[in-house]
Amino acid sequence: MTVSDTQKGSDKYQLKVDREVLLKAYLLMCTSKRMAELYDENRDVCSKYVHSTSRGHEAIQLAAGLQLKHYDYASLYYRDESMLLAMGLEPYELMLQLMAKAEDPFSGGRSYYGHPSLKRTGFPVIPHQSSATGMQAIPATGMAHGIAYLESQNLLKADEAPVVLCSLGDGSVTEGEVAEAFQMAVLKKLPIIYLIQDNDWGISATGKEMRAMDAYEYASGFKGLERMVVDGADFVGSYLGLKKAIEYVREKRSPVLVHAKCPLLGHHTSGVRREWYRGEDLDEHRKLDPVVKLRNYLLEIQEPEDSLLSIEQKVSEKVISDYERAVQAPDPDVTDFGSHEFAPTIITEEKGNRFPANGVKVVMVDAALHAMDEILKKHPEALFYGQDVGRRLGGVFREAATLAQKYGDNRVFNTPIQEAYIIGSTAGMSAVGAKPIVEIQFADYIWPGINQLVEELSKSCYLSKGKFPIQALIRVPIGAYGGGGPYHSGSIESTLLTIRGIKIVYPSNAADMKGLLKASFYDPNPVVLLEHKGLYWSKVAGTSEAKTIEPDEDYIIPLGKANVVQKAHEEKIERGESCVVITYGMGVYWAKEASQEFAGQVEILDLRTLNPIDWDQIKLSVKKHSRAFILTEEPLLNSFAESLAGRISKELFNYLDAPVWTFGAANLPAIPLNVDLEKMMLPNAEKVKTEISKLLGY
Ligand SMILES: Cc1ncc(C[n+]2csc(CCOP(=O)(O)OP(=O)(O)O)c2C)c(N)n1
Repeated sequence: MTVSDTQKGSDKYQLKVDREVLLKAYLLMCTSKRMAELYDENRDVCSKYVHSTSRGHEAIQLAAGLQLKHYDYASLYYRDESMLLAMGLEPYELMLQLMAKAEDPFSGGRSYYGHPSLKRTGFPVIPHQSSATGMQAIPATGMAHGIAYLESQNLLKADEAPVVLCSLGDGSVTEGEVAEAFQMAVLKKLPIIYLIQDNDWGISATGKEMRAMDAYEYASGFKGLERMVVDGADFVGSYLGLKKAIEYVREKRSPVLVHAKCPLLGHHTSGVRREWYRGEDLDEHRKLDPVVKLRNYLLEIQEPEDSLLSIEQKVSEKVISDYERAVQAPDPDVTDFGSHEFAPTIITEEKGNRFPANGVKVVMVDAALHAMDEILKKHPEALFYGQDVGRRLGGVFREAATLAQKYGDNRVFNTPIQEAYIIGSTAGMSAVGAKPIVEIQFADYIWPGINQLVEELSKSCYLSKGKFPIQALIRVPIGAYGGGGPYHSGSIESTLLTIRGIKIVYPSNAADMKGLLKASFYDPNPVVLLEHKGLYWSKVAGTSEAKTIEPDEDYIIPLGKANVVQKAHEEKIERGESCVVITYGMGVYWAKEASQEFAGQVEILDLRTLNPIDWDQIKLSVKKHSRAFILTEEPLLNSFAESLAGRISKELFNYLDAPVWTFGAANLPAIPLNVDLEKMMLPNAEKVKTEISKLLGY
């Protein structure tokens, strides 16, 4: 795309942008300028919580905000207050967020200024995004990906062609995850505009220090990413440039990057003030003030100065009166601080037939495959993607075999090796109404995706006060299976369990896999489904019972319900000669085998879901036996198992006849490759037997 026809060019009689739009932009520009000034004048009130303003970036932001349609989507960054004004938010509403008031329309006082989450009739949808620079690029691209997917299935209104606007500061474009987003946008030809606002600053680091090329040059490496440069300080140029970019994406369904140079006239944030680090460049930037530029332009096109003065006067009064109202507005109800950790699920009871007559036994991996097949058959909005799950292989464990053949390459497909994209894109998919199921090939490789899981997925429901729960089912093969070595055998549940706002499910047999995979899919929240590779085919000795009769299609198990898979005998319990082993995954089979030595003395509680945990059942079991043993495949030190043991000790101390026993893998960084070394590292039935005998003999 050339730049020439996006630049200012008008005469008195043939304006390239309607006068009405120009005047509206001027009013909004003056509004945001006045807001920034007022925040500085009232620092004691307004800087209680950190905020950034759009001073210097107004032109490009207004140009973008004024041209999005109500059916479009936007993913903004913390400096985009002018864009929000252009979309129709009132200064009063933004000030409520500035002061973290109850009626802050985005988060009810939970998140910072300029961190919108908006689902309001007549406005573009703006899902929650974190404060982490650049990280919204992946969820935003996920939205475009979701839109493209729904369009491919004819699931969107035919007369709308929604686009996604992803707004980024130039400093954030050097984040690695932005490259994953760009890669996917061009690979899949997604309808997204990346708007890069380049003020040549990070916080105090300059462009020269932070990058060898600007975002426009960088984008040239992504074949198929159309590029434009606009003068971000010039409203007319910005407006025409974005008009062209939006039209291009709307028609071609293909991505564009718009690079907009803007001055930075305000502080980096209220907490990092310009006088601390800006030098002469500030005067240079001031010469580019977009407000002055638009005012001069309006005068040039014969707009009477009186009309501009009257706008300025009106704006000033409005901003001050909105401010006074906002100061008086109530603070949040503190008793509500805990609401919206999760969106409510409709799956609350076990339903369907777990043991259908004529049922056939299946291995766990096939139970998962059949559950996926049934979901994809029933829900056209559901899609499944990850590394190697597509047509050719159907997953490295053949866990997706035949699905691409049945449902097409748009619905079941391979991704690049991009764990951040695989996880983070689900936030965007979910926001546009698609139902993503994704796979991380091995738990050992989830780490590049953890950032997205923590920053974007886990906090969205809570920080948007329930407006944007993220429906995402993330399948993760996990665990050791004999000789898999240090990077294909690891367990990671303790790390995941430190993240609030996500659910963690861990089935130990085929029937549970089917019922829990279904419940995980129907849950409106992010669910990580941990699937033990050693149980997939029951090949590991002692795990034949992981193969079960396949439940029927309607069978479903609510998350958060443990299962007593082995009972102790009443007389042993009465005599105080019993214990409960609380475990999950492979631990169930170690406990089963080990307990053969202690006939009738060992109850085994399979947790099945680790978060939310079935505390009621744990209490019942611990009270019944007064001896509890938490068994895990993970290294024990600082693990989930130790945490649960601590909770039991604290809350059920009076019922215990022995310390809460714990056992797991050795406290080492990795599972060694050689099978004899691996055996030393991990628990097994023999070792568990020794531990049970110690506990029973205590
Ligand atoms: C992942 C992450 N690292 C660091 C920060 C702290 N931080 C906040 S803003 C910022 C600079 C961002 O610069 P740029 O993207 O160019 O946006 P600008 O503020 O210049 O508009 C940094 C480093 C952060 N928010 N997120």
